[in-house]
Amino acid sequence: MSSTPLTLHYHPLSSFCWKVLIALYENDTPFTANVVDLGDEAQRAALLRLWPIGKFPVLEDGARDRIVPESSIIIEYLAQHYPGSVTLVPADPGLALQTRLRDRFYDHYVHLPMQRIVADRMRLDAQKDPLGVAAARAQIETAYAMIENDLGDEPWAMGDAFTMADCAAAPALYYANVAVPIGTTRPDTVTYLQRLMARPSFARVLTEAEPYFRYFPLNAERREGIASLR
Ligand SMILES: N[C@@H](CCC(=O)N[C@@H](CS)C(=O)NCC(=O)O)C(=O)O
Repeated sequence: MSSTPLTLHYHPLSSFCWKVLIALYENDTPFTANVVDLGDEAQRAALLRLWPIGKFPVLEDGARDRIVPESSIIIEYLAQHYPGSVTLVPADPGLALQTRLRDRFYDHYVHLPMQRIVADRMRLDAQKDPLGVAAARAQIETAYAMIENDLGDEPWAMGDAFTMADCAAAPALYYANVAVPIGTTRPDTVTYLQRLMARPSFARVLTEAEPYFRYFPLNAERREGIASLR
């Protein structure tokens, strides 16, 4: 029997799993890590039994007999049942709402369009979707402009405090910068991404993902682009 009730079903290269790993590492929350290889039929079937949608991360809480899917819901669940010194969802309802808005913003308007672009790279030529990719790129450009406008001198998405919004921003911006480079015209966004990458929780996630990066559809120059940010 494991000494911790929490098991995270995840993969070290998966951006949405990064979001939850950051939250767990922020508070040193103990958990058992179960790496799921979706290419392995038995492992995929086991994940589908937990969450028929078949996406990770999924958190299993043996203490409450709960299966918790969806990265934002997992972070909220951890904040409720396994709080730590870093308050990822503010207690103030107004600030909590703003945190959730930023979390939704990064997931829907940076993270998901980035996934669409990356998924298209892995398709055969006949299956490619140039219109969908163009729309996803435009969405990310709009989001970048909004982020640059919003950040100002604040260190984190919600100001001085590191929150769930930053857990969402880190993987979204990291991978989006590969698909649609943030470039030189958005200095505050670049600085924010660098600050996120220097945060010990996210730096640890990146180090753990390093051995898997060769499976990510990157070309060499993009790899250097990422390396130069570190
Ligand atoms: N809305 C979900 C998205 C999760 C998601 O898209 N996970 C991806 C990995 S980053 C996945 O499981 N992909 C595998 C698949 O779709 O087969 C969340 O926030 O957790």
